[in-house]
Amino acid sequence: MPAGYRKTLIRQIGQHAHSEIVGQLPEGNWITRAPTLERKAILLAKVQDEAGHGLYLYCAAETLGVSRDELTEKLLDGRMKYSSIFNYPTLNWADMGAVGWLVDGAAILNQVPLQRTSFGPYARAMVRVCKEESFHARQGFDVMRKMATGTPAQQKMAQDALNRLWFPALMMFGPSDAESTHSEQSMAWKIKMNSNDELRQKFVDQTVPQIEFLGLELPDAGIKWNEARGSYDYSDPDWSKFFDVIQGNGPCNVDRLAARNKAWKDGAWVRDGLLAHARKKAARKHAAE
Ligand code: FAQ
Repeated sequence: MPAGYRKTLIRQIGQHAHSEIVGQLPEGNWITRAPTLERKAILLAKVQDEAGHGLYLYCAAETLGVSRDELTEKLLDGRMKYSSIFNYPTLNWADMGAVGWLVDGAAILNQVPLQRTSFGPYARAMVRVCKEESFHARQGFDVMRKMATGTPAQQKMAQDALNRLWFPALMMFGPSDAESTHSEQSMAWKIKMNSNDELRQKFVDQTVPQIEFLGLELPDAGIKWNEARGSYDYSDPDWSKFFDVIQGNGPCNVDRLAARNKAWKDGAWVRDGLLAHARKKAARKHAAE
């Protein structure tokens, strides 16, 4: 395996894994405040799924010779990135709808083609991840539908969530193709199957009719159907804000990393206990042989 191919895969799979793990935080925040027992059970299951996705991805990265602990340490000290989207706060219950609908919706568009990526362990992890993500997106749309057809106050919350999360969701696909440093090589290696702008356009084309179905206002005055292209025109996100967020200056970057560092530190006794148990078991087995 060429060293560059391995390095690029470790970077992308590792960052993807970190995104799943950090991505639990904005939703985990709402588990205790979900409006009904059913919504709570659904949200809890979704957040657990994200943890599972992180684990499949760390396992896929391990097959490339990098341990989960090494990747985790790089996340915790800021040497590795995670998706920009998880550096925004989730302020009200409608945000749980918007996260499922827009964030998982964007994640699916990006991940479905990755089921055919050239590295088998990554492609196979994506098969199950995509199945689970489509349940997540549907539950998000269902929350959004309820809010958008609810009381005037609920409709306002739904619109506010859409307005705040629209451009951050567009940024999930990465910088414009002109500014994407890795796309050309990663597409040649089939680590990436589509360019960032291609997937972003697909997301806009898929989501605008859903916004209209919900009866919400479009979050961007630049959205217009372009007959000649057979696609929607839309405004570019403010890319200076995107680069600021991925450099650590988003609204929640400090909190997210602090939460992950605390969880790692607080969980040390569990890891130590499990290792001690495994060592004892191995020693007992060795003595019996
Ligand atoms: N955030 O040259 P490119 C989810 C960085 S999973 C932060 O275009 P590339 C599920 C990029 O790393 C979401 N950084 O990069 C869920 C590079 O910097 P570097 C995660 C970003 O890799 C839902 C630089 O910018 N999904 O949401 C971002 O070819 C709900 C130049 O960019 C994946 O990771 C960004 N958005 O393309 C969980 C999918 N975009 O590394 C919980 C797999 C770019 O040189 C709750 N990954 N950068 O320092 C990919 O498809 C690609 O890595 C892209 C970026 C498309 C994200």
